[in-house]
Amino acid sequence: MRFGKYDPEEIETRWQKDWADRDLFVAPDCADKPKYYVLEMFPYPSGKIHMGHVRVYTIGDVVARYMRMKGFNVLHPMGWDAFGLPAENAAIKHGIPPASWTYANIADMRAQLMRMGYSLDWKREVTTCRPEYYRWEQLFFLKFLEKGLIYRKNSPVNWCPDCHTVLANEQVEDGKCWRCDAEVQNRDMEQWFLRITDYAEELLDWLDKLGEGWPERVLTMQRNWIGKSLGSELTFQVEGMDEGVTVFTTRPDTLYGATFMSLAAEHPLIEKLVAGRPEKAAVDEFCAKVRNMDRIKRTADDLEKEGVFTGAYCINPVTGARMPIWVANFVLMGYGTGAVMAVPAHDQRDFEFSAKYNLPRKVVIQPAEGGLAADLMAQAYTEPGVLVDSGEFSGLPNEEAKKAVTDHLAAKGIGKTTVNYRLRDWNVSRQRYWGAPIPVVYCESCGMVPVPEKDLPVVLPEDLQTLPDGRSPLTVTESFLQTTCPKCGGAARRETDTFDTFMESSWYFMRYASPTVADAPFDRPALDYWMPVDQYIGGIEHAILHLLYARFFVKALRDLGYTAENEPFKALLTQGMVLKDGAKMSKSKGNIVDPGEMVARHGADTTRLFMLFAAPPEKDLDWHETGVEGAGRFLGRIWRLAEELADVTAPSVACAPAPSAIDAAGKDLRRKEHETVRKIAADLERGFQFNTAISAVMELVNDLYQAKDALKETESGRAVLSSALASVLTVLSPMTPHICQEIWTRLGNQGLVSELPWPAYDEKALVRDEVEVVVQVNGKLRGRLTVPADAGKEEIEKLAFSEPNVTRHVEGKTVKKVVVIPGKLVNIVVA
Ligand code: ANZ
Ligand code: ZN
Repeated sequence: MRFGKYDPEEIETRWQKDWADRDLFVAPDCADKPKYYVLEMFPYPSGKIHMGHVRVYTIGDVVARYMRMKGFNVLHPMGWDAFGLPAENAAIKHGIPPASWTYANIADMRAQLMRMGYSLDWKREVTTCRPEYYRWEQLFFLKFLEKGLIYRKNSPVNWCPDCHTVLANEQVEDGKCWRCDAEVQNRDMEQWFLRITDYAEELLDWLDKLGEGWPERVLTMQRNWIGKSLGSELTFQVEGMDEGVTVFTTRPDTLYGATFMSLAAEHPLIEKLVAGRPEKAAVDEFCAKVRNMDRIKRTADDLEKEGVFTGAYCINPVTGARMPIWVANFVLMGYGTGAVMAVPAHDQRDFEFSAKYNLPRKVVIQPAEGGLAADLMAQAYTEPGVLVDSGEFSGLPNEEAKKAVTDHLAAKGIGKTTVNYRLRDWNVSRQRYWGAPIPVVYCESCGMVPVPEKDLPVVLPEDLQTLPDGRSPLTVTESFLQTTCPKCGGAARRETDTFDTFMESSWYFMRYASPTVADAPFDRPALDYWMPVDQYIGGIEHAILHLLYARFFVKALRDLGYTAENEPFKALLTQGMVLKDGAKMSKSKGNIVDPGEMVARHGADTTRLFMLFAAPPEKDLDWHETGVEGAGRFLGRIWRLAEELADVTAPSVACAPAPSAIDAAGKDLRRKEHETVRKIAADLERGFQFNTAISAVMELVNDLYQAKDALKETESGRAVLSSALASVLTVLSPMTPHICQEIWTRLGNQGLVSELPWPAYDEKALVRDEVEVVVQVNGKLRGRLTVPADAGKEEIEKLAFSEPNVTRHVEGKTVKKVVVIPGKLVNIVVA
C-alpha cells in the first residue's frame, strides 16, 4: 500500500473537522464516571497566539487526552480573559472601539487554537466581557457588599496631572506617564476593596493541605505574600501630651535598646506632634515627598534611608529614656501600626538610619561569645543571643524574653501579643472603561445605593471609544451615567469605575461547569461534579495574585452558599518559558517565532511534538529550528514504517495477546512494546514527563525498524509487528493526535484512537527470555542449563548443582569455589 507524501495540513484539518462534527470533546454536565477537570489559564485575546500559548495548551491537551483514554470523563474548556488595558491602548492607537478589537481577536485566536488540534470543549467557551458572564460577578459584588466583605476607602491612585487621568500601574514607566512623560503623582480617591484579609489565616492554612499537588516554590511565594508575622503591640507615652504611640514589633525582647521612634509619613499623629513647632515646615515637606513614592520603592532593601525629626519625644516604658520621634521613608502606614520602635543595634534599617542621623545605639542582645560593642559595630546584630543591659530581663535568652517583656507591659495595660499579615485588602476598582461595571449608583439624597439584583446586569456600552487622553468615556457618556435611584426614584448617577480584571479570572473556572445557565451563576449539580480543577496549568507569573484571588473567591463564594469547595485547584503545574537563543521570546527582542508560520510549515503535530520533547514541562525550553526538524523527521519515520508494514500487518489493538508459536525475536519486540507502554504511563504519572516518554517511543520505533524484516516472515511475527505498531500509535496519540489517527485508519483499523482505552501492558511480556548457561567442573564442560535471562546468581548456582551430570562430578568432593557469570557460565572448583 502506498501512503503517499505525509501532508500534515491536509490530514490535520480533515481530522479536526471530523472531531468537531462528532462533538468528540464535548463534556456532559455530569456523569456516573469519575471526572477529570484539566484547565490551562485562559488567554488574554491579544490577537495572535504565541509560542507560550502553544506550549501551555499543548501540555494541557496531552493531559486531557491521556486522562480521557484512562477512562475519565474529562472537562477541558477554553475561554477569553477579555477585559483589560491593551484593548484600550489599541483603541487609542487604531481608532477602533475596544469591543470590536477584542471580538475580532477572539475570532482569530480561536481559529489558531483550533488549528492546533486541541481536544477542547468549545461548547463551553466563556468570554468575560459579555454581560451573560459579568452579570454574575456583579451579583457576587452585591452579595459581598451585603456581607460587609466589600467596602469603600480613600486610597492613592496614580494620577497624571497633564492628562488629568488615573493611570494603571502598567502605564507608569519610571514614575512618569506613558503618554506624556509627566511626573506621576499619588492622589487619594474613593476605591472599592474586597476584604481578602478576612481570609488570610485560611488562605495560609490551606497551603499546607494543597501540599503535594502544588510546586513548593509557589506555596512559598503565597506564604510570603500573605506574610504572617507574630509579634507584639507596645505603647509609648508621648512626652507632654495625652497621647500614646503604639508600635508593632516582632522583637519586644529588644525594647531596652529602643532609642528613637520612626513614624510613617501618613501617620495621623504627625500633625499634632508638629503643630506650632519650628520643625513643622520641614516635616510637612518630607511627608508630602514620601507619600508620593510607591510602595515597592519604599520597601526595597536598597532604599536610601531618609527621615526628619518632628521635635517631639516619647518615653521608653522600661528605661524611661526620652526617644526622639522621627518620620522615616521606609515605614509604611499600611503595615502594623505605621510606627516602629527603632533599635539600631539590632535592626539593619534602624542601624543605617542611626548612622546617617547620629542617633544613639545600645546593645541589648549579646551573642554566646559576647564582645558586641555599640561603637564598633559595622552592621546590626540580628541573630539570637542573651539579653544584656535589660533590667530584670538581663540574662534571659532572647526568644524567651519576647514573651516575658510583652507580659510585663501587658500587666501595665500597654502591651499585647498580635498577629500581622503583609496581605492587604484587594482594591477591585479601576478608573477604566474596558471592564465590568461596578453595580452601584450615587443619589443626591440617598448617597451610594447598590443596583438591585433584578436590574442586573449593568451593561457596559460596547460602542464607546477610550478618550484620546486615556480617560474612560463612561465619565462623559450621559446615556450611561444618568439613571434613577432604586431607593427614592430620584435622579442618580452610575458608578464609572469598573472591576479589576483579576475579578473575572477569579471564578471563570467555575462557570465552565455550566457556562450557559441563565438564571444562576452555576448549576449546582454540574458545579459539584466538576469542581475542583484536578490539574491547573499556567505561568509562574501568576503564582501570587491570580492564584490567591481565585482561592479567596472560592472561599468567599463557599461562605455565600454557592459552592461546597474550599479550594479551586487540586494540582498546579507551572510551565517553563519558551526561549530563543537563551532569551525569552518577545517583541522587543525581535526573537519571536510565530506559531502560525510554524504550523503552516511543519504541521501542528510536529510543532506539538517538538514542544513536548524539547524539555520537561516545568523547565524553560529553547526554541531551535533543528529540533523542530528533528521532530518532523521522527513523524516521517513513523509514517514510512507504517506504510511499509501496511501490507503485512493486520488491524490490531495495542498490547495484543501474545501469538502462539512466538519466536525469540518476536518475544524481544513484544517485550520492548510492553516496556514502552509501562514507561510512558510511569513518566506521565510522574509529573507529566513527556520528553522521556517520547524518547521511549523513539526507541520502540527503532526496534521496530530493526526487527521488521525478520518478523515479517512468520505469522506470529506479523502479529507482533501489528501490535507494536498499534501501541506506537496509541501511546503517541495524546501528543500527535492527527498523524496517529490517520495511520490508524489507513491500516484498516476502525474508530478513533482517542477513544481507545489506554493500553495495559502485560507483566508476563516483560519477563526476559531464557538463556543458556554452561556449567564447568574444574574447567571441563559438564552440563548446559536453560535459565531465565534475568535469573540471579544464587538461582543459577542452585540450578547448576541440581543438573545430574554436574552432581555426579562433584559428589564426594569438597567444593572450593563457585564462580557464576549470569547469562554465560558457572565454574565449580572441587578438590
Ligand atoms: C523593633 C525591632 C527590633 C524590629 C529589631 C525588628 C528588629 P516583619 O517580620 O516583616 O513583620 N515594622 C513594623 N511596622 C512597620 C512598618 N509599618 N513599616 C516598616 N517597618 C515596620 O517585620 C516586623 C518588624 O518590622 C517590626 O519589628 C518593626 O521593627 C518593623 F531588632 O520592631 B521591629
Ligand atoms: Zn435616592
